[in-house]
Amino acid sequence: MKLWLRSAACITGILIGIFITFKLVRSKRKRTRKVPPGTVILHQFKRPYLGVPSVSPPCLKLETYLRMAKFHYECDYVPKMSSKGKMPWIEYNGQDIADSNFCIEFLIKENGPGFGIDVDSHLSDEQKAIARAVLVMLEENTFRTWSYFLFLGEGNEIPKKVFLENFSFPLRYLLFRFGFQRNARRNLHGHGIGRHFPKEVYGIAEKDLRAVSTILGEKKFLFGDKACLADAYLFALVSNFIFVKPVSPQGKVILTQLKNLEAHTNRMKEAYYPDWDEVALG
Ligand SMILES: N[C@@H](CCC(=O)N[C@@H](CS)C(=O)NCC(=O)O)C(=O)O
Repeated sequence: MKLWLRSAACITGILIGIFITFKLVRSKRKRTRKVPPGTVILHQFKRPYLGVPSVSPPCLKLETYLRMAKFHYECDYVPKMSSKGKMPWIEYNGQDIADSNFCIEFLIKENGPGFGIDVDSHLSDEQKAIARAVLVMLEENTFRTWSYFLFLGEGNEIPKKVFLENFSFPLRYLLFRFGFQRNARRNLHGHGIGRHFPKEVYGIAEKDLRAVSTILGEKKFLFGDKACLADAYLFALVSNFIFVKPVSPQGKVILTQLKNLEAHTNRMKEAYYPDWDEVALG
């Protein structure tokens, strides 16, 4: 066979392999796992054991909420995305709920043992409004700077370790470059933040973090002695910024200039993750 024909066949084979792998990973087929009725199943990415329970802040926020509300839950690490194509999601008595915030709303509204816990219920109306603004800023803006670091920046070895450890070169490289990285580049470009220079992206993160650091001040949690949902997301993000190696530019600012955010994350860790070594370090 001519060399060019063999190369073309080889490349086609690789592309088909990538396509099939992604279809499997993104599959939305229903699962059939058996658990006792009334158990919440948290579907999330597998534990990375890189210093945090999850490198996905939305997954870590939802797990932290489940712990704050004292739910009995089980984790499922099968890499199947939600009906909306994202992680995390939950399954409860045969119902699938996509999106961490909709999961939490569902768990607050649903009747059942341990249900109905709104971790924001102790906040005043004004505090609830500020908490909402902080949460949305962190989820829709600051979080993108973490994705940027992971997929387009210096942290790109992290997703390779977490998601592609079972693949060897060149498939590992191809899957990252033409799957994960391409997807992230497209998403971040669509969001807008991906159009900026790295210095600008991390400058945006710093402004967000400084704002939250000012709101936190000397308090234990954002609004006093009791944590709320915005605390859970702040913890999910900051723990990734400061504990995962290589430490991100966002983490370096926190560790040197915004020490109250570091202290806040350690407080959340102590309050809700007595098993931290087991779930974060492996
Ligand atoms: N608003 C969603 C965000 C979830 C999200 O962005 N998850 C990321 C992982 S950190 C994801 O599944 N990305 C896969 C993709 O976009 O294809 C939530 O809070 O559940």
